[in-house]
Amino acid sequence: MPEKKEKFYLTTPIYYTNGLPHIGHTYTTVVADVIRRYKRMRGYDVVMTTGTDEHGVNVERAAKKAGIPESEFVAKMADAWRALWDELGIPADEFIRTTDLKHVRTVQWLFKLCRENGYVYKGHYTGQYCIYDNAFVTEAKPGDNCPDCGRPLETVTEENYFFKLSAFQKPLLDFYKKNPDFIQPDTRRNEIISFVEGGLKDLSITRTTIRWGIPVPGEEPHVFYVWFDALTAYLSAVGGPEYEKRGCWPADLHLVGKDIIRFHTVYWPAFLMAAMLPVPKQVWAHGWFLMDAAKMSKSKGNVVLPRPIVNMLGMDALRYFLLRDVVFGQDGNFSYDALVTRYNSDLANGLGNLASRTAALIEKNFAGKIPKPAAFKPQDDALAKEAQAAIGEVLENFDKLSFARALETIWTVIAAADKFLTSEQPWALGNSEADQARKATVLWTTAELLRIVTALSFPVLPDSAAKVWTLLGQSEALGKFELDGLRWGQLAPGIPLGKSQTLFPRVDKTEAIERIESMANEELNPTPAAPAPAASAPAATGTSAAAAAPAVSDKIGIEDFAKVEMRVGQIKTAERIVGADKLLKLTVDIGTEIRQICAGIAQYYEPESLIGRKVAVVVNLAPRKLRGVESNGMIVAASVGPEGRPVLTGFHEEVEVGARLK
Ligand code: ME8
Repeated sequence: MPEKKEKFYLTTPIYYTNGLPHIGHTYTTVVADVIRRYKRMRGYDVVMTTGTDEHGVNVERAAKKAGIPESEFVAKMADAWRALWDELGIPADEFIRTTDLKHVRTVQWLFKLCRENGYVYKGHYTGQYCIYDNAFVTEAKPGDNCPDCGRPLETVTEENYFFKLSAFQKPLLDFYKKNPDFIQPDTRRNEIISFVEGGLKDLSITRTTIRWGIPVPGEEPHVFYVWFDALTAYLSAVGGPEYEKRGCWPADLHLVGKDIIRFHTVYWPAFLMAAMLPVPKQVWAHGWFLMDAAKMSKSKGNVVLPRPIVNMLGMDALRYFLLRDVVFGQDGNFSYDALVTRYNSDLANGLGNLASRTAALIEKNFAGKIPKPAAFKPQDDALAKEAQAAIGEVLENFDKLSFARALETIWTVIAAADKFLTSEQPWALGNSEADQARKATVLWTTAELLRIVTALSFPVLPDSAAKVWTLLGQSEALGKFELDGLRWGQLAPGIPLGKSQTLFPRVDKTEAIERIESMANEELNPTPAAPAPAASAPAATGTSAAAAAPAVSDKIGIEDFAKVEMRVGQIKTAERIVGADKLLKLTVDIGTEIRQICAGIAQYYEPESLIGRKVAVVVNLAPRKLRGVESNGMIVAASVGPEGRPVLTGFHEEVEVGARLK
C-alpha cells in the first residue's frame, strides 16, 4: 500500500445531453464507481469525474424542439443525469458541465497555449459532417451516410481554426511506444497505432456554423469544435489552468466506450502535447452492450433503462450482472433473461444463501456469536487455502480491470463453501464435546470465508456486502477496510452477529422480466393519466387508450393530436407469447402493410376471437421490443375499472382497412 495516500484520478466520458442515460452509459459509470471503491480499499486518494457534454448542433436542435432556450434545456438535462447517478448510488466526486464557467475558461486557455506554441492556424474546410456524432468524416463523399451511426452526412464549408494534428504523428507514435499501457485493451492499441501510422490530417477545431458553443475569444462567431471543448472537461473538473494546485492531473485513467477511443488517444494527447501539458496515463476502451446485435440507441427503440432493473432487483444485482456477464473490453448482448438467471443463481442462491445459512446456524448453535474453532481438519485447511489464494487472484484481476475473472474467482470460493457445509453437515452433529468443537470449527471456517468474499466483493456489491459485513459483526465501515491487510484467519471468535437482513430474495423469472419491461415501457412512453401502477397497467404493455390520453387538465392543440397517426387495422393472426402471460403477438393489416404488434390483452381476449376484428391502431409509434418481440404500433383500447381491463375499440359501420382516424 502506498505510504502517503497516492492520488488516482479517473473519468467517465462527459455524456451528451440530448438524451437520457441508458444501460450503456450506466455501464461506464458503474465501472468507474467499482474502480473508485476498489482503489480506495487499496489506499488511494481517488477522484472520479463524470459530467455532461452540452454544446453542439444536436443540443441546439433538441432545445428548439422542446421550445426552450439551450441554457435552460441543458440545465434540465444535466440535473436529470446527475440525479440518476445519485439515485443509483454512483455520484461523481466532480460533476463537470461543459457550460460551467470554469470549463469555458479552461478551453479558452488550452486554445491560447496551443496557438502560442504555433499549432493553430486559420483555414477553410469543406467536408461531410455528421451532425449526430459532431464529426467531419474525412473519407466520405457527398450523399454518403455516416460510417459510425449510419445517418446521412451533410456537406459543410466554413472558415475554421485548424489544429496541426499532422505534426503529432511522430510524437504520438513515440509516446505509444514508451507507454505501452496507454491504450487498453491491446487490440485497440494496435488499431490506433495503425491509424496514426497511416498519417494524420490537421483538424478543424472551431466552427462558425454552430451558435451554441464556447466562443473563441476575440474571434466571434467562431466557437470551439465540440471535441476540443468536451475532452478539456477532464482537466477543467480538477483545476483547469490551476491544475497543479489540486494535484490530480494527469488523469490516471480515462474510461470510455470503443466508439470514442480515437478522440481520447489521438486528439486529446496531441492537444495536451501542443500545450505542453501532462498527458493522461491510460485510456481504457470497453465494448458495447448490444440489443439484438445492434448498439443501443433511442432512435432504434432498443434501449435498456437502468431504473426498472434497479426497482425490481436492486442496484447491486445490476452492477454484478454488468461486470460478471461481459468480459471487460468486449461487446456483450444485453438480455433480461441472462440478468435474472444470474441474479437467482449467483446472488440469491449463491452469496445470499451462504450468508443466511451460515448466520442461521451460528444463531442456533452458538447463541449468535462467532464460534471459536478447535482443531482443523484437512478439508478445513483446503478451504482456507483456496480462500487465501483467491485474495491474491482477485486483487490481481481487479488491477487489470478483469472484473468477470475476479468475480468468477470469488463465486468459485462461495460454491466451495456451500459444498463444504453440505458435506460437513454441522446441523447433523450432536451435543457431545467433540461434536460441538467440530461444529464450531466448521462454522467459524464458513464465516471466515464469508468475511473474505464479502470484503472482496464490496467494490461490485457495495450495499449487500456492507450488510453481510454487519451481519458478521464487523464494526469497521467496509468501504474503508484496507484490502492489502486481508488475510485468512482474522475473524475474531466471540463477536456477536449483527442484524440479519434479506439480501437477494429469489424472483420468478417470467414475472420479474414482465415487470421490468413494463416499467421500462412506462418510463420511455409515460402515460400521464394512467391510474394503475406501471407494473400492472395494461397501458404499459402497448395496448391502451391511457397511453394516448392526455392529462385531463392538459389541453393540447389540434396540431398535437395530428401528430398521432391512427388508422383502422384488421387483425390477421393472434398468438400467445411463451413466457409472457399478458401479451399477445398480433399481425395487423393497416392498409399499406401488415404490421406485427404486441398487445397486453392476453388475459382478456382469446387469440382466436380476434381474427378478422377491426381495431384502431396508432401506426406512427417508434418500434419497441416487448419480451424480446418487436412491436410496431399500438392497438387502442379503453382502460376499464381499477385494474385497467383493456376493452378494444370497434366500429359500428363498415370501415375500410387503413382509413385514418381524425
Ligand atoms: O460520446 N454500451 O457521449 P455519449 C456500452 N459526449 N457503453 C455505452 C453504450 C453501449 N451501448 N452506449 C453508450 C459522447 N455508452 C461524448 C463524449 S468525452 C470527452 C465526450 C457509453 O453520451 C460509452 O462509455 O454518446 C460511450 O463511450 C459513451 O457512453 C458515449 O456517451
